[in-house]
Amino acid sequence: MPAKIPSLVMNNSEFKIRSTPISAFTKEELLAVYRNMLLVRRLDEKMLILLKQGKGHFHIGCSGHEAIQLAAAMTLKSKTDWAYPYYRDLAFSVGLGLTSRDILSSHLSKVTDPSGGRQMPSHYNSREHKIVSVSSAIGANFLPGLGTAQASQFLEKDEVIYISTGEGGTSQGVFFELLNWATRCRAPVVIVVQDNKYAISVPVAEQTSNNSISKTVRGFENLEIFEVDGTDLMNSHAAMKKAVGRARKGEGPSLVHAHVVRLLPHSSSDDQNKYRDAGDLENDRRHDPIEKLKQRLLSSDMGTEKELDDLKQEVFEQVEADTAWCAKQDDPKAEEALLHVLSENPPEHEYEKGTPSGEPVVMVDAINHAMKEEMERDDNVLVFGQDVAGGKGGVFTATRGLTEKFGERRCYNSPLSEASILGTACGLAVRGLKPVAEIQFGDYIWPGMEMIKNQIDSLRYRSNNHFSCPMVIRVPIGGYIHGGLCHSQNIEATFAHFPGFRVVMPSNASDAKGMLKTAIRGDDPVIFLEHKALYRQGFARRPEPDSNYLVPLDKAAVVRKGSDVTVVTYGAMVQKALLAARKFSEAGTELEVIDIRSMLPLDMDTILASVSRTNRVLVLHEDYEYLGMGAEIAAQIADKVFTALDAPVKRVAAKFSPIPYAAQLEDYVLPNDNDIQTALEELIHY
Ligand SMILES: Cc1ncc(C[n+]2csc(CCOP(=O)(O)OP(=O)(O)O)c2C)c(N)n1
Repeated sequence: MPAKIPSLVMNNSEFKIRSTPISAFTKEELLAVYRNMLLVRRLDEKMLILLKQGKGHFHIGCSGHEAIQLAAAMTLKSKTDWAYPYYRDLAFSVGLGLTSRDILSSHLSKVTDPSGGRQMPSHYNSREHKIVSVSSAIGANFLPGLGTAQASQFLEKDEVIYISTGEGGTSQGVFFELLNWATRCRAPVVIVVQDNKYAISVPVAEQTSNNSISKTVRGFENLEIFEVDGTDLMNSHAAMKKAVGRARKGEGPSLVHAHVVRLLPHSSSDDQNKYRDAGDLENDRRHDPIEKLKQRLLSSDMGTEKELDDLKQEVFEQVEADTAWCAKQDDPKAEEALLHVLSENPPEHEYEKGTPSGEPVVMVDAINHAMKEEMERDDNVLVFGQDVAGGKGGVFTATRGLTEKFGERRCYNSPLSEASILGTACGLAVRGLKPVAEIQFGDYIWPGMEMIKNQIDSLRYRSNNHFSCPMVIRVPIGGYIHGGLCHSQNIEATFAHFPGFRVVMPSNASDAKGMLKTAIRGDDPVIFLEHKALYRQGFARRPEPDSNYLVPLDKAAVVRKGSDVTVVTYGAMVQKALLAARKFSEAGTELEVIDIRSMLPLDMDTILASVSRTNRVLVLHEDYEYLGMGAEIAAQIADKVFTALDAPVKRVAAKFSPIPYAAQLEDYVLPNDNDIQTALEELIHY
């Protein structure tokens, strides 16, 4: 049974909030808002025309949403408050200060587009106006918005954070995560749900429990809910004013549930006649926010027909002139397409200064000391995750003592949600703090994947270097601990496939300390993989480096010199390679062992130089052989030094199955000493 199409009740008496009286505004203020409404409506029309002319490729409009969006812009402080809008927030963005040239440049993908032609149109972005670059992924703005709000609280700044979505977006789990943590910490956020009753073609009745998100979330303590006619400027303004006021006073988050209409199809790729009937569309048109405001202006003597018509003409001419201006702007340069994947700032550090000579330390303690020293050095370093705070100090004790030393403001527990950890880390970093977030096990990073893949990874790139979110994501990974399917996973090859990150894995305590400190001081998001089996291993123990010892995140280490075979490896496999090297040395074959340390970027120069000398190479890792790091390394070796090879590149890595629990099964799936011995013999005797 298809769900009943909801009736679009837009009777002001249904909305409990008293509208702001028109007398609260000056004529100039109201005409400026009315002009902005006309401007964005004309921009919607013009962009659709440009699209039909083959000059643009995509459009998603705000027609019908103008009143709530401009009310939001009116009540926030442009350039002070922060905005995490969604793609339909054209009027909001213009209300905060984006120009029609910005919008049209984006539509035509010109170099003057705030994203430099990297983003689809309607993905608003402005450092100046603190509009944090929109990701296309629905809901990806929720938790970063919360993170920025937490940063404002931490820094004791008077800032309000706007987070918006359509009603369909509230079905994302992260919406409830946002409410959970925002209400718990009384974050200064205003969440605006622009409910146009459709998510593309899916009506709200098929989408949302109770047919209403504001009814559904009534149980959240500290959450004030305002349900408003989002097509009415005065009604919307009243709600936004209260919501923003609450946030400013530290009273906590508000949800503004704004009932709006969608006067255009979902996007230029959609035909709404396929799923909406004529009556439904006609009903929406009766609630056109521009018409509503026009009638209010006329009936209150805030403008004459002529004045309002003149504004329409003025706006029309402005859009024509701005389109002509945009058409003359340069296209983005192809050779700049690879800029801003990572930071281009030159590293300021001097690396591997001196030789570590402190007391021997195990890897998990070296990691703990790195965080402690960096928290001492920089008050903006925050450590958080599940169970990291207080007496527990993390399930592996990596964060032991940090809450005691730095307080709960700087080392705190997150809710049990990886998306919340990663999403808030992003927002904290946007606001200039340095999050060091712990994911308890690599096996449980997956609920946070959207934050990693469609938010953190590309923020610098898609904002054209206007925003970035340098952070460290510490993740214990790996097997050989009888952890079974969900406490043994190796995840590096997956993440090394994501432009926008550094992915590293130390194999010993001194590297771990030096690399973690570099990661914390750096400008990029770093996925810092820690092999659990190495945490307390004697063989990974090293003399502790001092507090200024930094290890680069893009350089492999030759951990054993040899002339006959190169073994390229990392993580827990380094020790296995060294044991094999000792054994083969006794028989007269010298292995060179390279610990790549960084999977992204990969130091191929060190690998290629070694293979060019030894002419034989084994790539050894614990992650799957299939599409693992070895596949990439082998391909590059074949491509670049093929003629130097005396044997095919050999790989030893995990078999392609989940990691089983029983010792015999785990030993069979993960690389073992026999596998390594056999492969080396084959390589040597090829
Ligand atoms: C995570 C995710 N899933 C699916 C999509 C594809 N998509 C784009 S817009 C949209 C509908 C959103 O509807 P709603 O949240 O109600 O906002 P509206 O467009 O109606 O303003 C969908 C499904 C997406 N962008 N992101």
